Amino acid sequence: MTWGTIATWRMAHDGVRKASDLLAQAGRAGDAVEALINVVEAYPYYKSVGYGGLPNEEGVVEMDAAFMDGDTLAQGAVGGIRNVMHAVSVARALSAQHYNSFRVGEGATKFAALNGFEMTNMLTDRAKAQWQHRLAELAAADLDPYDGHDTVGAITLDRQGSMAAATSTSGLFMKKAGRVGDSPLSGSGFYVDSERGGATATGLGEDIMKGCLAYEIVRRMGDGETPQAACDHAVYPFIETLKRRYGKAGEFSLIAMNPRGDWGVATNVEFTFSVATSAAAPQLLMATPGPAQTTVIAPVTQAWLEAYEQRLKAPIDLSR
Ligand code: SD4
Repeated sequence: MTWGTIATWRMAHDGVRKASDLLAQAGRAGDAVEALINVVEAYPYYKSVGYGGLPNEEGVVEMDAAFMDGDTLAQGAVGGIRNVMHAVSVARALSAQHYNSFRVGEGATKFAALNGFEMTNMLTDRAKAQWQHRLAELAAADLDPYDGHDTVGAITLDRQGSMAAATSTSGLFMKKAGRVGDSPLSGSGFYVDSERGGATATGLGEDIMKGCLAYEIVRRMGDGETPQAACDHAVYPFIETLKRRYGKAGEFSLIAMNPRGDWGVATNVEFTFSVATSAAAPQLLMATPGPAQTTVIAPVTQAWLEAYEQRLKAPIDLSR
């Protein structure tokens, strides 16, 4: 049987390799999607997910995450959780509960601590220094505080035909305390149904929520659209609608996969993603908005990869 996985951003590539090893050996979709996201959460240089994630305005790392089982439609989610290494694993544990499956703030953190999840200070020296620099910059000029935001979102399809989806993020850099984005919100940041397919989102949560785009893409796949058509048809007209009616639209990037392992992407920015299926080894690709509400997809160049590595690990003055 076909298997496959797709995930957002360059940072997910190692996780995609790990998930594809599991799926190739008949691992289950839920285990593979959790393992994929755990890899990203633990890597300290990724400044928008898990350990090393950039903090909120008050210097505290607050994370959002979700997990969904495409067979049962069970979901678990956390919003504004603190001091937990693997927020997605907490979300997955919550998905086993019929009640109390979406927890926020202190309640979410308490659940993780009481249930044996790895607890640690998620604010690295590097992230703290970036926060301090940004505070100083903001004091000096009228800058937009929000950047450094990339959610890892992933969809998996296993050999048995089961699908799963999950997200994990530290949200927008410099967000207000208690701000929750789209990533833990069903239908906005993620949705998966093993009979129709799955989708996840990254970008400006406040705007992604306005369109419930993850669900809209799944709905379209259920009506017979290919994942690429479903992404194009759900995302680009909605961005136009938002510009017309709300006056502006933030960044949107969505990925999708159907139960056959076909996949699609739509984005209004330069967007890297990683994909692997039983038919194709893990590859890192770049999507950009194309003409007439289409998406252009091309391999990531070596020059881009090198520049990315340099940016990721650029020295930061930790003394300030
Ligand atoms: C949020 N959607 O919290 C997340 C952030 C993100 O690319 O994905 N940015 O709004």
